[in-house]
Amino acid sequence: MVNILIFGPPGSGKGTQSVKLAKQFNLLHLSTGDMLRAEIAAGTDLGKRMSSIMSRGELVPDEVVIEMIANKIDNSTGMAGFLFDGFPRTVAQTAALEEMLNERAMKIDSMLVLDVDHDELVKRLTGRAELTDRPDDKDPAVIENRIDVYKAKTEPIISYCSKKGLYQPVNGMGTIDDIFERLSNKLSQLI
Ligand code: B4P
Repeated sequence: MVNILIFGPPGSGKGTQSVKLAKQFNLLHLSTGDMLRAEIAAGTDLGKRMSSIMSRGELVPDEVVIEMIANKIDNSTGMAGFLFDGFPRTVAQTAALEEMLNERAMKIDSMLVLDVDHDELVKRLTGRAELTDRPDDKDPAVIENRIDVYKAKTEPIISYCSKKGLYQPVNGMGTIDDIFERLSNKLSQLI
């Protein structure tokens, strides 16, 4: 089993590329953002509690997403590995993921980090606001807050993972197909 983190700021293309990579390499795509939005859509108690946090562009509590991920890992079969999209988002989540994988005789194999300019991030998220009803894309102040939260709470994971030799930067500018090819080349060396 291979365990890959697909990493980058909001709007960097993590979700977009994960769908394509999971299909190509028979990986289970685990997106905590999608899982949380599914809870909100289903109107669960958890979804109701997380909805206002997400619409402000803040991170939900670590323990919520850690439990979601553990459940998914334990209930999956027949895949070549896991593709973690939008998780981990804090150093605490990263340590929890390492522990979770360790207990199951696995480890993080690589962290693919999409590198995208600030203006391009804003352009992509603003563009998506016109196509979907995601409340966190609608307000420019919330988009900026998500990018700030990424820098403050999520980006430190890069240095944490660099020290372990996991960090692999990928140019996230260009067409979806070009970026997919860059990521696929990296993944082909791991799988
Ligand atoms: P996520 O669902 O992870 O969303 P995101 O970071 O905004 O990026 P996403 O992956 O969806 O977008 P993508 O870049 O693919 O998180 C949403 C919220 O959930 C968080 O703010 C937080 O509140 C909560 N959350 C999730 N996980 C959490 C965790 N682990 N801990 C705590 N809280 C958590 O795409 C963006 C747009 O760009 C799309 O419209 C796409 O079509 C477009 N695009 C992509 N690539 C492009 C390209 N090359 N060119 C042009 N457009 C492109």
